Amino acid sequence: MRPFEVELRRAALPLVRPFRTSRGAETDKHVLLLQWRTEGPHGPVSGWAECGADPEPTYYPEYIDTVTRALVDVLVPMAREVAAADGPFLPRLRTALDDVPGMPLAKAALESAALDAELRAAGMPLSTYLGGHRDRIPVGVSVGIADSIDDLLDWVGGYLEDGYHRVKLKVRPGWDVEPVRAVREAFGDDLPLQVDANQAYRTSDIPHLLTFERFGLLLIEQPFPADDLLAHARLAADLRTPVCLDESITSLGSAAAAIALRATDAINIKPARVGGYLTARSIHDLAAAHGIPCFCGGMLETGVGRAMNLALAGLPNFTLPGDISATSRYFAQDITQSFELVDSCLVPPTGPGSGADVDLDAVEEVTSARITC
Ligand code: NPG
Repeated sequence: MRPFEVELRRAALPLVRPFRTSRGAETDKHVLLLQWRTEGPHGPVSGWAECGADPEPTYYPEYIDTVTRALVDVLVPMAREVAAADGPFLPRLRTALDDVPGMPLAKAALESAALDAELRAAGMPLSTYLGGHRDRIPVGVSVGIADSIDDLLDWVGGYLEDGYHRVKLKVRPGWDVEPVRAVREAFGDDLPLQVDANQAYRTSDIPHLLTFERFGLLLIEQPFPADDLLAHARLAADLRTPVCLDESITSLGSAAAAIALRATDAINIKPARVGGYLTARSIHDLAAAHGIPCFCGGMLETGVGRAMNLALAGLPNFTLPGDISATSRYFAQDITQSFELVDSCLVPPTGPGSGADVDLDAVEEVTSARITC
């Protein structure tokens, strides 16, 4: 492996609409961007990745400051040691990262930047490397908690006009039955509709959650705390509507445990949450072997992460529409090319690596701090 340096940038992009879930509200997408700079066979190469961490530990224990320290103090120096030794770099980096406890968001960001750089140097698209085979990725839209039912119906109506065919509603105690009923009444029983509670319920809410059966939902996502697989298994045993896990699935091992306990009927795979695209692919394969359908999750990514997620979502067991909406659903101005909806699908880029064309001027404009390590 050739010498490299990694530049970390802290950046913020205004969202076109605030995004509120049971865990908090965001008006801007705060992001840590990684640029992995090295020499390729034909000159300098940059691999890009974004980290899924938020400024605060809202969804996951890691946040931007802890990820930055982990990268600067531990993970980048470790990658440099791996690069100095003989043998193929990416598999040995994966093994070294696996030996460090925790920190999946930081590890995912580093491995993704290295992977993007290696693939750009080799001229290979990430989708080819991962084994993705689709050139159209069915996607849906995730709709945050609104101030009123009228606002929610306006938003959902707008997204349907934009061409989305699958809607996910964020729910929490006090904002669940009414919004779901209102959306069903306004847009019909045929609309593919699912809900996501982001861990907001407790086992005592199981009788209440059973009443969701009448809405004919595609799935109910992560009703209970991430570490409570047994609560999900109890609900899944009593509910015909599929139960889907998101925050509970942080590794291949946790996916295997959830499947063995029958705690999940479907899996939302977020590469950032599981430590990277290679582990995401392993979880996809495990789920496929057990007949568990998957969808590729989203974390309001910029085009950098969106391009990578589209490459992953081309794998065959991503049979449920992904949380990967068009650029315009998130940003007026992104830092890469825009991704547009075509027949409720997005088209994965075909260029080498992630295929994201990073606009350096746009990146400069949104950057507030940087460190090179
Ligand atoms: O379209 O990217 C998107 C958003 C999809 O709902 C979505 N993401 O809980 O899955 C989630 C939620 C999320 C957003 C989680 C940001 C973590 C950070």
